[in-house]
Order: sequence, then C-alpha cells, then structure tokens
Amino acid sequence: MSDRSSAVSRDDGNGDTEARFIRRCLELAARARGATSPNPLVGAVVVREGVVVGSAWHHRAGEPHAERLALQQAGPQAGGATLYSNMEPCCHHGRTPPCVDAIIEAGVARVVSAIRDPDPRVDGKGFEALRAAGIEVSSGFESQAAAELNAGYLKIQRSGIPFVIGKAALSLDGRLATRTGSSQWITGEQARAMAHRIRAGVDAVVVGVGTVLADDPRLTARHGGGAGPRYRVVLDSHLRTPPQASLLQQRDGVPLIMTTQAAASGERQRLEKAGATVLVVAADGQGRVDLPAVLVRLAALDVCTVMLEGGSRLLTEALQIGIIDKVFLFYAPLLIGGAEALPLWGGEGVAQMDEARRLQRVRHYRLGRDWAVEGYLRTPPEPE
Ligand code: AOF
Ligand code: ZN
Repeated sequence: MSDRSSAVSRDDGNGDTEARFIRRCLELAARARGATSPNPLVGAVVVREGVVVGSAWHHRAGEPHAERLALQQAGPQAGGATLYSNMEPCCHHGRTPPCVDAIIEAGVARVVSAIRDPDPRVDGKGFEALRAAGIEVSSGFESQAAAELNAGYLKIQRSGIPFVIGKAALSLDGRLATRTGSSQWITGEQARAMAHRIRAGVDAVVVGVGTVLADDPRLTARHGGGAGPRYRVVLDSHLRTPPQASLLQQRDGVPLIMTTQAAASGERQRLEKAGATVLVVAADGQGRVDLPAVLVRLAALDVCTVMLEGGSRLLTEALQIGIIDKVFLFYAPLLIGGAEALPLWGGEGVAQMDEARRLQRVRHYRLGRDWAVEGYLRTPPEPE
C-alpha cells in the first residue's frame, strides 16, 4: 500500500510539477487495474514542501479510497500539504465515507486533480465542497491519460454500457486463421504475454462459440498477468459449448455462457453441471445472441471493460454495429492468403475510402518478431 520510492522534489510553481505528481497517481492507480470495478482506478499522493509524505491507491470496491489511505500514511504531515489525485475526491457516503471530509479534517491546503468524477453523486460537488472549506482546488492535469486509464469507468458512468476493446492476432495479410480454421499460433510468446496482461486488466473477456470449438481457449490471464478477468464469456445461441471445454475447467473467473431462448434446457443443465453459469439474453434478427443486450447484461454484473477476442464473426458484427471503442491488434510477419481464410472484418466492409474507420491515438509496440497496434475508434471523454 505504501510507496515512498517516488522522487523528492521542490515545487517550482509551474504545471510540470503538478503533472508529474498526477502521473505518479496514475501509476499507483494502475496497480489495481482489473480489480476495482465498478469503482474507478484512483491513486493519491500527499506532498508537503515538495516531499512525498503519503501515497496510496484504491485496491477494490468496498475498500478505502486512495485519498484516505494516502492521508492516513501522511498523518499530521498532511496539515498544509497538497493532495494529488487522478480523480475528483468523492463527497458522498457509498460503501465508504467521503474523501472530502478526510481531506478537510487533515488540514490539507491544496487539492490537485486530473478529471472530474462523473458519478452523479460527485460530479463537481467534491471540488465545490473543498473550495467551500477554503481549500485551493485545481484540475485538468494529464486529463487525457487519466481518461484513458479510467475509460471503462467513465463510459459506464456516462452511458451505462461497458468500454469495449476488440482484440485479435493476425497475419500480416489480415487473416485470423487459415482457410481450414487453424490459428494456433499466429503470434509468438511475447505478443501472447502482452495479450494476457491486457486480459488481466479487463472485467470480462468474450468470445463466440466458434472460437471455443476451433481453439478451445482457457481465457485466463497467464504469463504473470495477475488475476484474470472476473468473467470469461462465451456467446453461444444454441449451447454448442462442449461440457469438457477447457474454459470450464479453470478456477479463475466465472465461466459465463450467454445464450438465447432457443437453447435446449437439457444442454443448459449439462453445462451448468460442468460449472458454467448460463444466462439467457435477447436474440438479434438472425437468432444470434444480441451484442448490445450482452453489454447491458454485463454492465449489470459491474463489468466496466470488456474485451472481445474473436472470432471473425463476433468482431465483424461488433465493428459493423459500432460497439468497439478501442482495438488491440497483434501482427505476426506471416502471409496466410486465401479468399476463404477468416478476416478480422468480414461482411461487406465499407465502399469508399472515406468511410474506412480510422484509429485515433495510435500506439505501436514491438514484441520480439511480432508487433501490436493499439488505437481508439472512439476516444474516452475527459470530464473537466
Ligand atoms: C475517490 N477515491 O479512491 C475512489 C473513488 O462505494 P464507495 O464508497 O467506494 O464509493 C464509490 C464511488 O466513489 C465511485 O462511484 C466513485 O464516485 C468514487 N470512487 N473516489 O475519491 C477513490 N475509488
Ligand atoms: Zn473517495
């Protein structure tokens, strides 16, 4: 919980210092990635005369907030100090008491923040309460990075729908598999390790039943990724998942099969006996599990971030209806070829170049012999 390794510095009176301590908050907050939903990732540092006297992060929902932990660590040294936090301190009684009360009681002189907390119970009222108590408040430092870190929390607060990441491993010519469906393995160890780390940071991973039948994935976070996603989800309108599927043999995270009314009750019982939780959701026009209905159902389970991992049909549908916020594409230097080999985005695609979806804030990674490209189809809003 404590972290005193951060560099000691003098406040030079300009925004660089503020941004640097907010970046420290973001680093601390990110340590709980994947563990705090439905709560945000929050880190806080207390700085007195340029010296860090307390630093902490929120570990999980129901446990103390970052600000309270950092103030506890600072003790009496918080008097007259500056408190940095990557999100507006809360002012309501949830599962835990308001941070603003603790900040006021501790005698903090200044609060510096990255973004407003869009939770309607807070939403600017935290800043107001601090100002009303005579505390100097400033916000807006590193707001883009702060919004990216809490993309899931911000999206669910704003729209009730989880943030959706589309992930795929592709050959350089854009194929997910060969024409016979073989896809193991396209990318190497390093790329797969990174994919597992991303899995560890989301609340749910989702695949279509075709991927279960073809690849028999476990959908856990291995390669030192920490605890895996809370839900490992299969979209399976007719319950074709075999009860001996590997994803049902894992302990980490709930194996969740989302199906439609059309599924036979015998199949359902067989899968439940094998350890799956089976949920019925609405069907789309073709009798398949309706993707928007899946997202709403996952939101009700406190899922803020979802990763769609394939196959081609699921990703195509998701791209077509525009539910993907961000993509993570891993490329191997392979050429697979074949008009029948599964693409990332099948169907008709767009007709004109100006209709093509362009990624924003693109980042590239080199992973041994492979690469990854990360980019947004919709950037997370930055509440001021
Ligand atoms: C902060 N610092 O570290 C976090 C905040 O049920 P509770 O008491 O945990 O309240 C949850 C809400 O508190 C959540 O929706 C968000 O508004 C805020 N989370 N706020 O000041 C923190 N985790
Ligand atoms: Zn709080």
